[in-house]
Amino acid sequence: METAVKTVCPYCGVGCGLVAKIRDGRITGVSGDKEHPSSLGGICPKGAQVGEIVATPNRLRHAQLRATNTVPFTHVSLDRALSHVALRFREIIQRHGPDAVAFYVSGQITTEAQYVFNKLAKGALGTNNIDANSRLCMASAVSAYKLALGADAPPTCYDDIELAECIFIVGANMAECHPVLWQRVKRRAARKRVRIIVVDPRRTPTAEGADLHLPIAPGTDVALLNAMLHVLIAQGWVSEKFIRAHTDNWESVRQIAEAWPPSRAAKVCGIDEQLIHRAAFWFGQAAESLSFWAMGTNQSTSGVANNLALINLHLATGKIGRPGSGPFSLTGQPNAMGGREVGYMSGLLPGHRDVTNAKHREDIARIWGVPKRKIQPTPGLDAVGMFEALEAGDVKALWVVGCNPLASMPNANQTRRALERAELLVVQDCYHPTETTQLAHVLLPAAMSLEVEGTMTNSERRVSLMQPCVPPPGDARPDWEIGARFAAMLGFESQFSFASASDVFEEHKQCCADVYALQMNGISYKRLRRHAVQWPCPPGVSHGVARRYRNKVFATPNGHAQFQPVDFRPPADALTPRFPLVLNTGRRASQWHTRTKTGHVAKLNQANPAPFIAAHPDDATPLGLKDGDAVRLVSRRGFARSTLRLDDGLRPGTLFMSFHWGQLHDEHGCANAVTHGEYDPISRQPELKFSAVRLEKIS
Ligand SMILES: Nc1nc2c(c(=O)[nH]1)N[C@H]1C(S)=C(S)[C@@H](COP(=O)(O)OP(=O)(O)OC[C@H]3O[C@@H](n4cnc5c(=O)[nH]c(N)nc54)[C@H](O)[C@@H]3O)O[C@H]1N2
Ligand SMILES: Nc1nc2c(c(=O)[nH]1)N[C@H]1C(S)=C(S)[C@@H](COP(=O)(O)OP(=O)(O)OC[C@H]3O[C@@H](n4cnc5c(=O)[nH]c(N)nc54)[C@H](O)[C@@H]3O)O[C@H]1N2
Ligand code: SF4
Ligand SMILES: [Mo]
Repeated sequence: METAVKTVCPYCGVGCGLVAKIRDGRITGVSGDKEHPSSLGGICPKGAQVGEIVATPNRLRHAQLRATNTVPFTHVSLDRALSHVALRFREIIQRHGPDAVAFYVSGQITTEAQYVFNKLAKGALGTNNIDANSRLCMASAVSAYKLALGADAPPTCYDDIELAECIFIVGANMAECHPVLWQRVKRRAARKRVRIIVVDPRRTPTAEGADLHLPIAPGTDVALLNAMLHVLIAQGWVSEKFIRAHTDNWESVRQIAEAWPPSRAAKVCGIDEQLIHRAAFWFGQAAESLSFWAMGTNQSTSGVANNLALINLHLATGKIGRPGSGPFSLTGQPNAMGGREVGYMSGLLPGHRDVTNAKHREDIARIWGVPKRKIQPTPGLDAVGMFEALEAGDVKALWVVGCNPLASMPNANQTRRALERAELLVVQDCYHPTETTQLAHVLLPAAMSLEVEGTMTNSERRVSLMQPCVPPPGDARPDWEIGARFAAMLGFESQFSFASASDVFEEHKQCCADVYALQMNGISYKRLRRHAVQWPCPPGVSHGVARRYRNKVFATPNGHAQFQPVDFRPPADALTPRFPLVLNTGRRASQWHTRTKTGHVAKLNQANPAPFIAAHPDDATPLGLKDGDAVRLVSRRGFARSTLRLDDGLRPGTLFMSFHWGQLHDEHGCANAVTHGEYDPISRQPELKFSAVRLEKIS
């Protein structure tokens, strides 16, 4: 007999609802869920093939253990592995204190799993050394929303696409990375006039589908955005009334914008001045303007500044808190937003709270049932700092859940040294081998999406329930359960006595209860089984609140949005005659990150079969290079090799390589061997889009 189960796509942050058909315990087909309010039946090839990711030959079915990372693993029971880890953690904490252990977790696990690991680290062990791959992804957006609007998360929703007259996309390749949203943008454009502007150094498929493409020099977004504000002011398109009634600090931002006439920005950005005027005209003239952005803007040493400069455009024109307008950051991972609710980064606590705030620590300690002093008052190590501390020997044990840092962190050679130095490396994953599991001492088998129950929150703050379609293989268990079992072994039975994912969700809800902006009181598993719900969701509101700040009262102490003056700063890695080119890294439509979830899906691999290094003919030809040549990129940190592909859609002086193919594919083929860990001073998000390199032929 065939049954149908509703669940949610475990790939990107669009968070499409899916319907999986199940026969004989196997997924036989997946389609878009027409009743899901975020995706309305939309699906892309990754979602459509998702059934294949659970039944691959490299699933991690059993826990495995070994004394050093040079000997083979032995299979053990999950509890045996966990009690071994508990013993080692106790020893290490006794000898060196709780900050000698660290957790690196993921925006790809359920909110319940994120919640349990955060509580385990900060509440049970008493260390704030927990950070997530979101640090490489959404940290700059989080910081900017908090600074400008007083609270994290976008004020907008997907329906705004239908109402916007101008869609301004900065540093996001929606056609490949958020395809179902992009389909919606294109459908909208086919029906009714909307002007689409794309800012990206590459002519991406998204740029090809736009009405205006600004191929700026990498790392110059702040100059562009300040110049657009300059034009908006000069044209009288700013809303004095909104600025006066609902914002602070306008004067400081106005002054900086004055200093950026388009003629000046055009030189810095390396584009025609007219393009800046036109973009500002379209943004300013449209009754409603909606901005999208992603990693081209966030992954930068100016990441927070990029975000703030973009938010400033919305505040200056009053295009925020209204249907069809607002600054809408695209979340990358399917549940990065859940992680933000839960506060799984090193400086945060659940419910958008901060570890540095005594009242916040007190609130959470009470809900967690731990003494107030257990939660440390200073932020723990962020992602980059964590691997540095591991390399330095200050962190002795690292537990990785749902990440593959050896291939995905910047400066892979340093990451390798750090992981090799760990006294104890625990990796909790669905697959083995991955680049990172190969260096582990303990492997913990995780049940994955399609096998577990749990919630995920998408880019428009909509919480969906993931429902199990098939049983997990072997001894694999849900991530939250592995964390809770471990906590119980350390003596925290009562604080972690959750019998189901729904129990964890209910406690998470308590942490959000007093935070208006993040209310979940109206959400329950019972309701989620019927339909997905947006927060804020006070009790009684059936689908949650689609748009925030409708009343123009922002989440700051005085209710005013805060203009933040930001100025252009060049990227960290200097171009020199030895390293004259910029390496830009990113994604392809049919591969997902380090390919653990796409590497075994035939149709996806046919679409994007192999890695390459893309270069503009103007850069390659003088070096005597031609399409198909074996080449390598060399930076101050290391090198990465692949096949050359000539691409005149690149901006001359820039190269592009995806980071999908890691060291398992080719020991010397990982893009992150050349990237660096310099980060934004506020968000600590590394600059993965700008590395100074040279291109060489391999003879
Ligand atoms: N197919 C697929 N989809 C995915 C993912 C995947 O791995 N594969 N991953 C998901 C995740 S976690 C994320 S975070 C998102 C990422 O989604 P995106 O951010 O859209 O994807 P990227 O390719 O990382 O980068 C976007 C663009 O930024 C441009 N860029 C580089 N430097 C600059 C700059 O200085 N300024 C500007 N304006 N643009 C610049 C790049 O050329 C690139 O086209 O995708 C999500 N969706
Ligand atoms: N050069 C460069 N580097 C980048 C980026 C870039 O643009 N350029 N982008 C950065 C960004 S935005 C991101 S988000 C990161 C992503 O970086 P990572 O998260 O490290 O990369 P993934 O390949 O997604 O690794 C996820 C791991 O979790 C496992 N997994 C999947 N589902 C589950 C689950 O339910 N439970 C458990 N326990 N494990 C699971 C997978 O098998 C895989 O091993 O990469 C970053 N690195
Ligand atoms: S757009 Fe994103 S969430 Fe939707 S089906 Fe494709 S990968 Fe999944
Ligand atoms: Mo991401």
